[in-house]
Amino acid sequence: MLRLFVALDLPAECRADVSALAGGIPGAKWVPPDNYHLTLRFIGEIENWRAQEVDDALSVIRGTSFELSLRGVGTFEKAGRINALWVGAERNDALTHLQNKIETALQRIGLPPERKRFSPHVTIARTDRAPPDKVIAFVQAHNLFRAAPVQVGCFTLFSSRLGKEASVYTPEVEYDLMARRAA
Ligand code: 2AM
Repeated sequence: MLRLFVALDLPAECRADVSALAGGIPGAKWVPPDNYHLTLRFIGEIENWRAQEVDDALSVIRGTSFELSLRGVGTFEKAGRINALWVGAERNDALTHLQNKIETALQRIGLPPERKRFSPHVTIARTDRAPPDKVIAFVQAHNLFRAAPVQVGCFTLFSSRLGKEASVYTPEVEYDLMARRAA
């Protein structure tokens, strides 16, 4: 079995911009900058033969290169508790389009539809154990955050292993949006 997700990997300069935000909330578990990514589709546990089908489905997706701007910070809540702190992405039709194509391709091979609305973000901290007022103050203080825009020309299939400290994400396959199909 493999645990998979599809995401945009981020260039080093962008990771550096985002990681400059980290810190200042007691009890927060900051995501290591090497783990930053923008998830396009979480797949979860899947058998190896299904993973091959996922790879086949993703490898025929084409699109255009686009510019991605990370900006602003926000939170997710679960059971009334702020459990994640993230950096958002500026509204971007090309990104939404790419996410739709991936969703359609994966449904076509029989994966159950993603029920959550796509909300592009890069998680920077887990905050289950942080005082909510500190997390809220952080969001207010960094609301105007902006990373330098990055050019996106590919997306990546990652595997994930749950580690003790942090998950280990491994880029398995990179899909070039503008690759020419083999004749
Ligand atoms: P998150 O950063 O908002 O937690 C790998 O776990 C990636 O898949 C993370 O970016 C995570 O988003 C995302 N993801 C989406 N749904 C998930 C789920 N049900 N379980 C674990 N990760 C999920």
